[in-house]
Amino acid sequence: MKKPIRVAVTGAAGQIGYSLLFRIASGEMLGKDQPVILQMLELPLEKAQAALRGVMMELEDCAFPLLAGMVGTDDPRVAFKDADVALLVGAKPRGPGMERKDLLLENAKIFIEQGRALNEVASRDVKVLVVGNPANTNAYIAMKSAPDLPAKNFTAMLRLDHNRALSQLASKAGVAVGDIEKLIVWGNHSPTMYPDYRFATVNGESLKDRINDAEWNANVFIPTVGKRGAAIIEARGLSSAASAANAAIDHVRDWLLGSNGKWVTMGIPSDGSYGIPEGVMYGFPVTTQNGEYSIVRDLPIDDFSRERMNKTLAELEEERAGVAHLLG
Ligand code: NAX
Repeated sequence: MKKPIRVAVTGAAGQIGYSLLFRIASGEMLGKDQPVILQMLELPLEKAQAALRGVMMELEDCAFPLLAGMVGTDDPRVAFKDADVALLVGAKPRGPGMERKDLLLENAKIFIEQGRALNEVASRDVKVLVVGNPANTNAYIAMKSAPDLPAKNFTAMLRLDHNRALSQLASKAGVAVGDIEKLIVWGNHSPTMYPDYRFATVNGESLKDRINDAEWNANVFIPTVGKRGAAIIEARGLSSAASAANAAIDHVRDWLLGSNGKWVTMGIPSDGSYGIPEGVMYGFPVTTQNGEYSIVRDLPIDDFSRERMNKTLAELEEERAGVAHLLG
């Protein structure tokens, strides 16, 4: 039997947590032969802790053979102790009358505290995925608050946007979603993101040539992917949860177990590639192997793409400037 992997999940009693934990415990994220220990964090509020206890009772009732242990806590230092993987899902939602700036600052406090706690107690190679919004900037803040951990181990979730874009393309072209490769979503997890299918292939042939519809790309595809989150809220009365959990599982599985040469989108600290300033937490095309990702390099960037990549970059730079005073 393999040594268990410790997986910390914050916001464990929330919507996404409820869709995520059971799949992790059943082996869908790290493999069907990989035991896991779940270390779950929730707010110290009685209601949140009670809900977490309920989730843990249900996890017990599943009798998952791979679930080698569980911890439920309101202390980040307990949740992150020796964690090999940390899924930072819990975040402060936007309240009535709250400005985007206030949301940013409220979340900055959370991610500074959690970054520091990871820095103190997590495995020195902990792989961190931030899901809680604003995901890119929260990931940036956590990374900056954990100077003793490798910056490259802090990532933000763009995979839901990537998966949404895949499905839109499959339906437009009338092809199977699993046959599409080489898709990219550049930038911020926000409506400014740029889903880019210029290099996408279906069974090795160009998908762009097959669709051949620039008007659809600019006026339907890009806005549909960008506003998909809002469309789900409109339809369901609640934000995406199962699809977000699914994307988190895809992200971590591919990161740790490898993408087998396939391109996937991850929000990662830029190394300066494609003119994106170093350190900005930006969606890039990557391939993954042995727990490491590498940016897909040397793709040509045309004027249309550069404009969109700059727009989503400008938003990230603005968010970064808005929290700079807190990071010292
Ligand atoms: P919920 O409000 O259902 O759950 C969040 C949970 O986090 C709550 O149980 C809350 O008590 C807990 N929490 C809040 N602050 C915490 C803290 N400091 N420490 C520990 N726990 C804390 O939200 P849910 O639908 O699960 O969404 C979670 C986050 O994911 C939100 O920020 C949401 O905006 C974000 N999303 C990000 C997506 C992405 O693609 N990156 C897509 C889905 C989702 O919208």
